[in-house]
Amino acid sequence: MSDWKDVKECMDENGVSGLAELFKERLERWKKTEVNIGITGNSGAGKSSFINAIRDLNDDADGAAPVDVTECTIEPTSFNHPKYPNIKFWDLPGIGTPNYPDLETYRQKVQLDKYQTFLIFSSSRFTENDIILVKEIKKQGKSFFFIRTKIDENVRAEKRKESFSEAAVLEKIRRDCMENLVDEAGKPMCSEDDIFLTSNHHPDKWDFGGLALAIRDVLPRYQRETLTLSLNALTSLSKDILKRKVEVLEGRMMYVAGASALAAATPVPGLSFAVNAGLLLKEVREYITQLGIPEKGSQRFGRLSSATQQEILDLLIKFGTVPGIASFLASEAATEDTGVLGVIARFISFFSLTPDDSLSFPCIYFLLCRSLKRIEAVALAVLEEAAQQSIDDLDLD
Ligand SMILES: Nc1nc2c(ncn2[C@@H]2O[C@H](COP(=O)(O)OP(=O)(O)O)[C@@H](O)[C@H]2O)c(=O)[nH]1
Ligand SMILES: [Mg+2]
Repeated sequence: MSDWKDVKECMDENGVSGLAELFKERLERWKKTEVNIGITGNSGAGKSSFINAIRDLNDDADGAAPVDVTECTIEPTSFNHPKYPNIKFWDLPGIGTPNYPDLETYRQKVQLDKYQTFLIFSSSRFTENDIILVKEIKKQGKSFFFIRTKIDENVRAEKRKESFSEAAVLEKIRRDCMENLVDEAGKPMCSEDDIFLTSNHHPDKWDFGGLALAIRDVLPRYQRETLTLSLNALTSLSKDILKRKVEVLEGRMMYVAGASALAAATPVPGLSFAVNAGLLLKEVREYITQLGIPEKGSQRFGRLSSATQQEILDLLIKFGTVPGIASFLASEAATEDTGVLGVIARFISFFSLTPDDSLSFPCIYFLLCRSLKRIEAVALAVLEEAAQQSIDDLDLD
């Protein structure tokens, strides 16, 4: 556990007081780490629409990338995530456009090393210039993905035929892409796993969610955490993303617990630490947002079954106030009575649970674990209902 090693080193160097700073820095890190994703492909391929879809923006929203602009991008233009401006999607010019006639000019003007990964878009065939660019990206040891957009149009067109099979349509498109993506010697430029069939208008279908995950998975660790936590829109669309989010949130727990415990620390081992209840509640609320629990009164909330709505209201009460969360902790700890739980149960009976309660690091850690588990269960229920509705709604006829 390199995280624990860092903590130990920091403690050896700066004592307990240095730890608070370290925890704070770790908790904020994902909002500060820059992620640069390069996006390229012919005009009309759906780059701008993708940049909006992945940021959960409508095409006419403030800060949206303008859609249906036919002029070629003159120079790299960044579109920041609306909530997390450190995540930047770059609309890159293509090779062969007037300002970038060839690879040499391209290499000089576009600093490829700045980007963590590249997405190459096409709504039909990939071009020779796409292949030239990928060769260069490969040479630099960077990752890339091919994205074939407007799959909804292909599926819709094929649906008119009697022998329609969606799987067969997708298979054919994937094969066409593979045949198209070869070098001069006919050698494939990528594997099938690097090709994603998407629709920007239906991000809940086909490979859109898988693409978001694949991008995430190729990023270096800190960028990976950052991107995962920024994928709010997709939480409602993919169990895999939900799972990855839970993992990242679990990874933060030691810092939250540490920072909370240290907030009014008594640096004597064995003595309880005062909880910074504000920090704790803030983190649990972050779980609710991150895992895509719909807000009360929102459209998404309104479409859920009354049982799930009730579950959400219950969560909001439990995790809305310090006494709420304290009684949740008490009831959870009462359910098991071994190991750390036993200790915690004793803590709970020892201290009266009010805003300035004293809870230890393991207790806070336990509370975070149980809260996340509870919220994840509700998020999954929401996800399943939303997925069912999305199948019912899909207007592809
Ligand atoms: N049906 C469909 N239309 C799309 C999709 N992606 C983009 N479009 C449309 O294609 C046109 C060009 O899209 P745009 O995002 O501006 O492409 P760009 O030039 O690569 O940035 C617009 O009219 C979009 O609404 C898609 O996945 N499905
Ligand atoms: Mg565009």
